[in-house]
Amino acid sequence: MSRLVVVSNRVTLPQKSGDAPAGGLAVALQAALEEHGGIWMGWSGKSSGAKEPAPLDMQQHGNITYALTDLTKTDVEEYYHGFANRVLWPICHYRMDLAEYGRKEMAGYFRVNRFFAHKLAPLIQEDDIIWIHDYHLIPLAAELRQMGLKNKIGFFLHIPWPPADVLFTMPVHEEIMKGLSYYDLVGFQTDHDLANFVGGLIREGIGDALEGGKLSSYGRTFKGGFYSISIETAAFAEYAKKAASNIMVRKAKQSVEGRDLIIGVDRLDYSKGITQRIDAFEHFVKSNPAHHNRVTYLQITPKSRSEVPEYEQMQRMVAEQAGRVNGAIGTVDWVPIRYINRSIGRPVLAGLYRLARIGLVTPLRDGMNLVAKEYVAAQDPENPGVLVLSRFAGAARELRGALLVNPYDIEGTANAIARGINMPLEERKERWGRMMEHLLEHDVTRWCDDFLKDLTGA
Ligand code: GDG
Repeated sequence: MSRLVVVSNRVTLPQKSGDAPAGGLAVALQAALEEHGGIWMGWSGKSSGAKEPAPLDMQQHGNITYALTDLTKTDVEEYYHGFANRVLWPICHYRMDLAEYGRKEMAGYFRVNRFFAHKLAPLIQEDDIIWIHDYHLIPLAAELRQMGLKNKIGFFLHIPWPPADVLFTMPVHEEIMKGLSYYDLVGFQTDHDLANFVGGLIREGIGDALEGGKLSSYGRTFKGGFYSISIETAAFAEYAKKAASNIMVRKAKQSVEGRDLIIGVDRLDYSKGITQRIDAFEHFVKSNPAHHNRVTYLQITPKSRSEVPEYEQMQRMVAEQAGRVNGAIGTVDWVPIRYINRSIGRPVLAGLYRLARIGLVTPLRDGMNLVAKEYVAAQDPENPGVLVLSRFAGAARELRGALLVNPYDIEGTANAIARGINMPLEERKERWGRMMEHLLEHDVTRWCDDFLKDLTGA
């Protein structure tokens, strides 16, 4: 295959020895880049203040060239915090009520995409394959085409794509949809997201579905598909097995004193349904007196995007809620909810997944949700736990052995927790076995290969 060029908002530089291993996505993209040789371009995460950013910071590691750019303070504010995180993120997670439109931010979003195109174009060779990631960079292909690039360009959206009536509340929805028509392949997480996209094109009268997964809009023909992102299943399973002897994991095991552990792991984000989940846990405890002092719910929630006011507010709300529930149902020798508001190391995380009787993954809306897949991969085959999973996570399209819940239904979720805690070993093994078999076959390498195969054949 030709050289691969990956573009994403943020770039994961290779790990230094001693660092915790990177997540599945970074590992898979790095592996694909190593294999084909290539470039990974993106924002450094740093601001150049009021000054124009310096030329690209090029770093060579093995077969991969990392090309990083800073952004001005205004660009970070308008493109990243403004349009990407305060408009596209809420709209794609069906939260029209949280979207804050502003012409300035929209202009900033398109301007930074043009800036990326101008930085990237000189690096591109004629038969390079370009793979662009996520909602920050939708208009990038249009900008590159404008500059005359004829390369194969693919796009993968990591978050959900909403139905037409939600999308159309966004003033520039048509430009955004048009932006996607400049790709050769547009990939979504699930069949539902793809169907929403096609439905939007048809409803707006700007496109159509043709034979063989092809779509047409604005006079261009391109392919639409779905490719469920995944994890390095076999490696993560091995990792979790080893992690059981990690000192922190052993301490955690001791400290739950034989109680059943329920685990939740999410970036602090309103899409993850954390407050509804705490309500469901409280309801479970109140309606199951036999489980008083018999369960511990551990919620690990590293801060994210703290500079956005809604996130800062949510941080306070979740902490207060956990405190209130502990005050109401805890006893002198039992703290029902342990809430950790910072990131923990990956080995400890893997070991805690394995220790937990229930993986509680109940987002209100999620593109895929890798925590659900990691929880499954981490289980002990002889004594696996139960995954309680929101039907609104992309992962629910695949993980049929989970107990699927509607996270808005507090009593329903509480009942699923009770069912999971009481589930006999045979049923747990059967459900887990089905999910693990699926994940071993559909791992992150498969996701990457399937996408690139379709892109190169598109
Ligand atoms: C977006 C989409 C889609 C979390 N806390 C800690 C920690 N994590 C790791 C998890 C997991 C990752 O972060 C979170 O991935 P998710 O997929 O669950 O969610 P998003 O961050 O929202 O990701 C999502 C994904 O993109 C990929 O396409 O699945 O739908 O929203 O790997 O393990 N890792 C460590 N400490 C923590 O405290 N080490």
